[in-house]
Amino acid sequence: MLSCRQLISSRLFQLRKKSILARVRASDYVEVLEEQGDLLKYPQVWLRDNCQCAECFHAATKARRSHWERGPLNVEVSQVTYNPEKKQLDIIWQDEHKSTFDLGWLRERDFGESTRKRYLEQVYKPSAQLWGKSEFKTVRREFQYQDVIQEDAVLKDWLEALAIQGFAILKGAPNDINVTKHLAKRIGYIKRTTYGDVFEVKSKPNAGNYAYLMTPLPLHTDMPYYEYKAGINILHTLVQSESKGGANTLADGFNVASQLQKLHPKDFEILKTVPVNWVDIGHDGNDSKPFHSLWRAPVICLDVDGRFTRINQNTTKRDSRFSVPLEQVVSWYKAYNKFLEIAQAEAVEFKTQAGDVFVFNNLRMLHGRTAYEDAPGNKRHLVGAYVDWDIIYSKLRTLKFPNAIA
Ligand code: OGA
Ligand code: NM2
Ligand code: ZN
Ligand code: ZN
Repeated sequence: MLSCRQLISSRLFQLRKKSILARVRASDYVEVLEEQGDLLKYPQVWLRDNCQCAECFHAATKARRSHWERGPLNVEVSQVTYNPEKKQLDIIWQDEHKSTFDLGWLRERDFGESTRKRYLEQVYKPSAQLWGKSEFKTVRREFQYQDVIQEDAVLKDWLEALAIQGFAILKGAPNDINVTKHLAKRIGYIKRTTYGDVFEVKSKPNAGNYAYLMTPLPLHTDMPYYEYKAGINILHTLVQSESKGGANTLADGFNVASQLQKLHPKDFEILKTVPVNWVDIGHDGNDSKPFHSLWRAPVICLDVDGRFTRINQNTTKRDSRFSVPLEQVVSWYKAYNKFLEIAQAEAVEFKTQAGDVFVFNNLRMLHGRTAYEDAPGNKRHLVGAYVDWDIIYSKLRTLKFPNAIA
């Protein structure tokens, strides 16, 4: 806790006392010097923009009100006072507007690196823990299906595992075609795609997708041909194949990208910049509407902070139309081959059982399946559904911060 030694400060007083707690520098900042010596610094324009008074901020909707009618925000502070009883900063602006800021509220919004980092890590998104083949056993998390449905604490742990490790396995789901729907609803909302709200992964006579065959399914992410690619994939095993195959393969695509960056930086650069055409033309069985999905994006995508945000890879959905200049093609293939080589080397294999629900981050996890053979009385049957990360992170934050901070 902070105890305050001195209350008043302003332009006029700023140099008179050493123990000033709040002051305006000749520059554009209001400074708050904490007793322990920490200096919190806020641009005047930011304080004015974030004034919490009823005229500037609509508390019930947590919304900043429009500023247009009040002119530009570049009004300067005329006086700043610290009130130690209320632990708040009182500001009078040059246009006589008054603002009050709680010190705790200000501290949470400190521009210093550690406060920003803490917020991004704890509230925005937990950092992904990248893993290779040898770490699979330690990152593998299991939860009971019923616990996820019934207990908020377990739901939270499951969603956190999806965000951090990138996958988790739920055990003991009932033999019910609606399990994936229930799980999607438990998080929030299902993502509907050209393959329906749920989709059945099994060998189909009129298969419109390579996944609906018994052939091996090479390491891929689903739907790279969507701009709004499905966030997580929920795959419920209703019937597992008794044949030798039908096992899942899995590699952490972010780890593969990170390995490539370290070992072959030039190839990494190519895979993160050269756009690939991902395509899905066809139908989902006899009575579906025809579709023609198409999205151009590199294999490795990064966000504004330079963190991995999305991996696109699906050999069966990569278009023969490659809309890049001729000179880029051969070097791209070389880089892509390196990426796939690392992915193969880092892939693990495991076989789910009936009642297992394998859930993974579809923006990150390269996954596949080994070939299998259906037999009379044993037809491999999975049900799948997607949920977007916007919905998942939102749910996770409501579970972590039930009394949401504004
Ligand atoms: C898919 C898929 C895995 C499996 O259908 O996209 O990854 O085990 N299936 O069949
Ligand atoms: N399914 C399972 O990207 C893909 O087309 C992978 C998706 C058909 C919804 C398969
Ligand atoms: Zn105000
Ligand atoms: Zn898939």
